[in-house]
Amino acid sequence: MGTVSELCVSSFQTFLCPAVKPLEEAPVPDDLTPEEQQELENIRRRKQELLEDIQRLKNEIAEVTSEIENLGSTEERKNMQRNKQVAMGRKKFNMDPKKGIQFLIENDLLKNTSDDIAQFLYKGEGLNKTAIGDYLGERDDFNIKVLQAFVELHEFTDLNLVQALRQFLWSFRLPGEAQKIDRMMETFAQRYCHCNPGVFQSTDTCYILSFAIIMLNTSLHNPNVKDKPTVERFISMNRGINDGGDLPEDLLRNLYESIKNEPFKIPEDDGNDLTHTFFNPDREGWLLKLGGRVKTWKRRWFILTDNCLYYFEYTTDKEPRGIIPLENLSIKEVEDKKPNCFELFIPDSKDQVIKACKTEADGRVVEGNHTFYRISAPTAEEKEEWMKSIKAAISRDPFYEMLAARKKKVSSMKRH
Ligand code: 4IP
Repeated sequence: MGTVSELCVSSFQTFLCPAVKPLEEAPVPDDLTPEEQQELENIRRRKQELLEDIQRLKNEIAEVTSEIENLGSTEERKNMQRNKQVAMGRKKFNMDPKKGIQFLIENDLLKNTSDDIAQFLYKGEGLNKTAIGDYLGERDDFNIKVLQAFVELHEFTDLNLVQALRQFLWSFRLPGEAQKIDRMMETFAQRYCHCNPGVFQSTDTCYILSFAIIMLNTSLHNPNVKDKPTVERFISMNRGINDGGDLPEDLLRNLYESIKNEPFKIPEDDGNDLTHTFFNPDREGWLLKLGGRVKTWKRRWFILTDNCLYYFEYTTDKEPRGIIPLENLSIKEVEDKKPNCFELFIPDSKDQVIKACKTEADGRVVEGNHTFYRISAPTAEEKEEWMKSIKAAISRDPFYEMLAARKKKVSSMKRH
């Protein structure tokens, strides 16, 4: 390096100094002694030699300068080529994540290790967040390792769950498949609990609460949801999720306030259905319900969420009067003296009692007695909307199944 820069300096000086031109020969005086003539001859020879030396040096400098220039342009060319290939790799990745990664590895632009790939995705420069989500959600062992390394690049220490979710959900777009979402949220919950030991009893709690927060975000900020859940309802919905115990109210209030004050920023939607469903509202509203054994109509506040219908006496009630899991049920329109009626029933079974629970007047929670639930909506339009939402919840939705499975796991832990 020293030599090259020295050469550069000297070549620069050469350009600054006027070129050494051979001096014109002065006429030799006639009256010189032979010794003086010899001396003059010597001086001329030395001068000639010096001039030749200078010329040789100039030539060498020119040669080295040109080599340096060539060297620069080769490196530049290499860099340009590399940048081009990286850009091509990113494009390929956005079209087909696996192929993009393969291309980058084959061209020595990325090391074939989970850590390097995770870094590349975490930086995310020029990468489409849907493609990142798709790659991270893949099922094979290597992608799962990349997912773990990717999540470990997130620092969640001392962040509350909403802050951590904001960071996480902005770094890629959740894919549409329930199992992919499940894996990602599980890895997220593990990382959050690792960074913040002692906040939750288990990663299941963190996982369930994360979903509750995402749903709350929708209910609070989606203009289609007319009745916004209160903080009390949010607290009540999350009863018993901490391995059977309750989470501190302060924690839930803080999370609620945080979401209320600022909605999640979700990477651009590209019309992926399940993700759409995932961030979309569940239905809430007043409906009339016919009793099970005693056929009286009661006006109840219904909430459709997590593949269940909950009904309350008042919108501000903390505990529901009844819960109807929609699993294995069907829905149909029916005629009744009451207008806009529909019915929930078990297909191919007339007399079987639907699995549900209700709260008795004395506060005891007991099994329901309905072989069908007949419900009347205030308007034909609302009936249509309720039926549509319930149908969507009933039709095999792996996302709800996944969440329900996790909740079941937690409640069975509670029982033991
Ligand atoms: C009651 O009638 C209410 O309709 C209950 O609804 C209903 O329970 C009872 O059904 C029914 O007997 P009365 O209040 O006139 O006694 P809610 O609990 O909404 O008040 P469901 O199961 O519909 O909640 P049975 O099956 O318990 O009789």
